Amino acid sequence: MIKLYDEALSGNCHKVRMLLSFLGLEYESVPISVPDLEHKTPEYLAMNPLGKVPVLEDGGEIIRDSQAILYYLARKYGNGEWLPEGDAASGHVMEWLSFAANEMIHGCAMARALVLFNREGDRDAARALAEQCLDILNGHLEGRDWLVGTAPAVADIACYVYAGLVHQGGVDPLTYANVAAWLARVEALPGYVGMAALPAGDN
Ligand SMILES: N[C@@H](CCC(=O)N[C@@H](CS)C(=O)NCC(=O)O)C(=O)O
Repeated sequence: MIKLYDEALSGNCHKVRMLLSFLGLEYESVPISVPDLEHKTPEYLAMNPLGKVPVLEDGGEIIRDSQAILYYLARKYGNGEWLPEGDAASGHVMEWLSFAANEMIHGCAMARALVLFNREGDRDAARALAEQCLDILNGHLEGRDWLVGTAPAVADIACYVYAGLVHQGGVDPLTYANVAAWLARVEALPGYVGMAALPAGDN
């Protein structure tokens, strides 16, 4: 059975929970408490030397990093969905996975973490970058339903979570009309699951 080393409040873990649910895959969630430093034990570091969640275990294969896990699961179990075909579409998916792992983490996720977990850091700088990320998403989504092509893809999941959670950091994504419509579109997909501070979904 697939195992997800999982922290309930982690948006990066939530990206993986969402795709597992969209794909209808059964899995075991292994809770890893970040506050209790369970991601820094020798056993955990043997799986992920970076000491971060999520990690996915599937048939003896260990994959770390939410973007990498999304790509792996979509390739292995997606039946042609979630990863659009073609050279250009693949390149665009990678653009958004990289955006999710870089700008959105330093902007949207950081703005949230500074407030929610009372971390030290520059809240104004994180919010400014979060607003820039939402602006970029909003512009790109003008006239489009999904980030790449005409169907939802791993790019949408990777960017959705911290765009949806950034209100916890004091930036309201719903003031960006195209982003608001896209968030609602993701939340209406069959199999959508929420987490604390994201809509609950059906499951
Ligand atoms: N690029 C990684 C980042 C993972 C990451 O930063 N996870 C956070 C939780 S959302 C974590 O483990 N933080 C604890 C720490 O860095 O000590 C991914 O997308 O999975």
